[in-house]
Amino acid sequence: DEQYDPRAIQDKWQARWAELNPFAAAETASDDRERRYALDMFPYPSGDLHMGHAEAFAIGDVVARYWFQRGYNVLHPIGWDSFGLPAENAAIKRDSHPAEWTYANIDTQAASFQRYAPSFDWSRRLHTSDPEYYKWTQWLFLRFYERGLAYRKGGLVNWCPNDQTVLANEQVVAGNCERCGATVERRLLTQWYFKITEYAERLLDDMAQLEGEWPERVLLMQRNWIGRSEGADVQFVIEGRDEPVTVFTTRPDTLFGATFFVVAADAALADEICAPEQRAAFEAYREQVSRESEIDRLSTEREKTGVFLGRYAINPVNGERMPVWASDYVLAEYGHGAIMAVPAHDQRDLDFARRFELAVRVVVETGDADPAETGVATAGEGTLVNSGPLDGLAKSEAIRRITEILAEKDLGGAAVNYRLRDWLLSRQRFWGAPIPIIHCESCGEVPVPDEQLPVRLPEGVRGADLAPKGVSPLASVADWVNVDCPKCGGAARRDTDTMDTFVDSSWYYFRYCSPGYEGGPFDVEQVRKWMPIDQYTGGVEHAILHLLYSRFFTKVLYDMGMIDFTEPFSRLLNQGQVILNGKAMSKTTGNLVDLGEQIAEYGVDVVRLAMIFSGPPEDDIDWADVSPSGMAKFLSRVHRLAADVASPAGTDPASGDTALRKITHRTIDEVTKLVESKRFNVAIARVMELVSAARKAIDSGPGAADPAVREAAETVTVLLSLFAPYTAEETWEVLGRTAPLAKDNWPVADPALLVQDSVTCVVQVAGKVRDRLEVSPEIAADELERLALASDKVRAALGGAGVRKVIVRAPKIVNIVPS
Ligand code: ANZ
Ligand code: ZN
Repeated sequence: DEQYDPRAIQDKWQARWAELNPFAAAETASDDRERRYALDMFPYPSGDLHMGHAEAFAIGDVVARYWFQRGYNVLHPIGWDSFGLPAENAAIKRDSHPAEWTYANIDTQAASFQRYAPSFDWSRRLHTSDPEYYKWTQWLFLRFYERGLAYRKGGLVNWCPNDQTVLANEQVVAGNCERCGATVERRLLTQWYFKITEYAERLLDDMAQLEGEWPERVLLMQRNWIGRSEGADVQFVIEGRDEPVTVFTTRPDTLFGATFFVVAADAALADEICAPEQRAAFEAYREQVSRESEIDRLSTEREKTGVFLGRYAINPVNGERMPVWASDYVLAEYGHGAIMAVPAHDQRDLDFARRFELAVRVVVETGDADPAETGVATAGEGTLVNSGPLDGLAKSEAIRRITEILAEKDLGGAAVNYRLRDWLLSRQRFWGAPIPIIHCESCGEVPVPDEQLPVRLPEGVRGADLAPKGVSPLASVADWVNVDCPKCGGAARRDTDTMDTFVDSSWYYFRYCSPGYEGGPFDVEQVRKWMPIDQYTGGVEHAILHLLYSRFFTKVLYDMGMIDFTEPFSRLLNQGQVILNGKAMSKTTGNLVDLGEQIAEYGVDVVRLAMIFSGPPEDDIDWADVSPSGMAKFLSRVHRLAADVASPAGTDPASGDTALRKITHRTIDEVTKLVESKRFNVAIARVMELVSAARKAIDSGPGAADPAVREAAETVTVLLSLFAPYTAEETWEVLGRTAPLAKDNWPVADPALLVQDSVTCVVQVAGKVRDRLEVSPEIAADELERLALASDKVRAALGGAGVRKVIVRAPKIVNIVPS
């Protein structure tokens, strides 16, 4: 018996695969095999690969390898998301250039990937920080700019005082910087934005294509993030101001119940209309609000705060004067930054009214107790009261009616509002794609001409040059910043901000289709062949940002006529996390398992198999509950099985054992279906059962020389190649097969061997089970009825009574009704 030596097997096949490059996608125009595109979310090069990578890439690889085995032309690329802040922080610490840390880590990860052996097409490798890549990120920015989808505006932005850079709303988690945890501040700055709000409706509607193919919770998160609300706009005159002010409301039916008016404390309108005698109080309050996070502001737990602005708004339908307040619970960037307050039917307004002793007027009779007394606003169905022309109407009728009235009188009308904000994409950092715009005193914003792309990052910037100063480090590189205006030739300055790294990752999967293409970001023909992506695998932490931005980019590319589909990822799989002892792994708490150590101890295949076998791919894996040694034992049994078959003990060459063949073919059939439906852990369990059956056939059945045993061993090997590729390749060779195993070898179940010999038929008398019969699955109904009535047990149960009716559901049930 040859010994199973995982390390030796690994080294041997890693070298051979490197030579053979078996997973390169075929590009030839003549290749008319069905195509599949399997994509794993590309890694960020922060040190070596960890357990989380090991899980995600093992799962993604099962799908890709299955497609390779099925004979498809598969695209399964790898690259690196290699711009970003950590590289810059490392460079400051080490007095080096961010590229040094970045590319050293990429090399480390690439070597680890070679060993871990996902079925990548290495020839398509890309790094978003390469000028050959970010040239096209800049090119895309300019196309967005031309379409009015990239623009600059001043406004309040999230500012991380530690990283000294702005953050998108999505990067603020519970008021803290997603990266470093510092409390985020609000600052007034001019920044670049992508107009993703223009695509809000389509981002929502096109989710119909993803229904059933993406995890339901991801679709829900996207839907909530886009946050569509239907309602009405209503215009209010503010005394002493010419222009009326518009508010958005989801409850226009409550217009007669509005008793005051609230403007966001940080909105320009509050500053503009504040009466002189209230100015000091207002400014003090605004200063306090500027330090609050959006989460705090929307919290229903906190006591409401605000200041009276000394002004009055006029209710357009009844002419009432309503005091105007400024408060933090109204957000400057949502709706129109001002609201009509209806305390009887909105809890936030009621809390505010009770705090500042403002009037509460019920206008929808719901049958609940008076909100002014209970402190609980009533939001349910009911009948309108105190509402002039709306009196007596039900809520939904009243909404329709008042919306009509407002439109007729030119005081507003139906409106839709989205929670989604435009995407703030500029960063005051170095290690990103420079924004390809030049600012000229006389010409204003001037796009860098396409033929001058890429706008390369300057070299020689290192260490302390990168320390956060609140402006981009690029601003201090004089010979980089100062350029001639491409339009007038006069002295001008480059934009010194770089792009959010989410811009880089919004289109990388297009680039993989033609990674060396020089005529554009991608070769339109190649993208037409490969995309959309059949399977995207990655962490649920990207459920909102990355996926939403990628969907947005795809729609813009569609509008540019570059592609013919509107959703990039047909199917999405979110793998769970690898945890330890019930908790997230973390370097700081020491609750950590090192991937390199696990591989050194058990070998790659054991780690991969354990990852997949531990549960459904969506579930978290607690590594403390995983048994790598159990997996190692299983793989050595597989190896021994192959070795036994390869050197049979000299029994007679009988025709294959039918019982074992049936198990083999049922396993093929089931594993195929299980892999298709991503129940990989169950698939492995089936392979284990087949190994046991084959072992039994060798030890106490027809013996190792029986052709059915060889068939079982070869089947085990191919099925296992999705999960433990090194061992499978080795046992394939042990079995005397020479062609590379990894492609085109998926077995097909013989339907004749899937037919079951017999099924159990339940016979009931008066609803009670009285007998069970083993019958052929193809038995005819009259034959089954005859057998049932002939049963001794049935006759005993009938006790001489006659039979009124026999209901036969062949081959499973016979129901006898006595007379
Ligand atoms: C009057 C009213 C009466 C409201 C009522 C609700 C209930 P969603 O569903 O999130 O879209 N609102 C509007 N703009 C706001 C802003 N900038 N900041 C905070 N709140 C704002 O919520 C829309 C409702 O939120 C609007 O409808 C408005 O309050 C408030 F019985 O108007 B409502
Ligand atoms: Zn100019």
